[in-house]
Amino acid sequence: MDLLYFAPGSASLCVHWMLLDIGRPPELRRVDLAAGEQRSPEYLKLNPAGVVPTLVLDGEPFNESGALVLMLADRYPDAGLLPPPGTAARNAAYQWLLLMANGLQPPFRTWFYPHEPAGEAASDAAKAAAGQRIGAFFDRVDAHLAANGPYLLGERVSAPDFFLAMLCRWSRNMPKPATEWPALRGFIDRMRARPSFKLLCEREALTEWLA
Ligand SMILES: N[C@@H](CCC(=O)N[C@@H](CS)C(=O)NCC(=O)O)C(=O)O
Repeated sequence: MDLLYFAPGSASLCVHWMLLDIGRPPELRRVDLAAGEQRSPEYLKLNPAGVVPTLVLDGEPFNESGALVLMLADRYPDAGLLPPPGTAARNAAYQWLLLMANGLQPPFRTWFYPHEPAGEAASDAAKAAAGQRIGAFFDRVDAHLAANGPYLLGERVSAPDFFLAMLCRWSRNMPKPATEWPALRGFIDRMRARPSFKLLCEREALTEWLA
């Protein structure tokens, strides 16, 4: 059984969700972020950045949620969560995953930790800029889904969709949450309707953003 170090609702969510969707529920170890457990010497050996998630596969720890969903699609190919290597669809999966990891996840980090870019005094400006970047990204992905959806790669759900749905969930208390973009709303509703999402919410005791 795979072992996931997680915190409810955090960047570990897409990894946990995908494993449930594949039918391989991981063993869970909760990391108490408020208590700073992610910076303990033991945890830093598993994840030098001091963040969740960490996924232990065959005794080896791996980090970075975006990379982890790709690893899981490779590890459990029968789930069909990545198209075959070398195809245009596989290329598109890499493109979307990296686009989100580079262009959408960082402004979310700034939104939730606005002091990080330039200190407390600049927090309001950092948060405002992050909100704009997130909105611009949602504009782009909404247009893509409207033209090519209902999922990022078209008709079939794939690993990057779990990553996108997690990021959409993070926007739920923002002034304009992802659910206010029509094609994104359709995508979100499909993802939330998956039985694995209900299980995820139960296992992480999540009470917001249910189907
Ligand atoms: N790029 C990393 C980001 C992970 C990340 O920022 N995790 C947050 C929770 S969503 C965290 O552990 N925060 C605790 C901290 O920074 O002290 C990933 O996707 O795995």
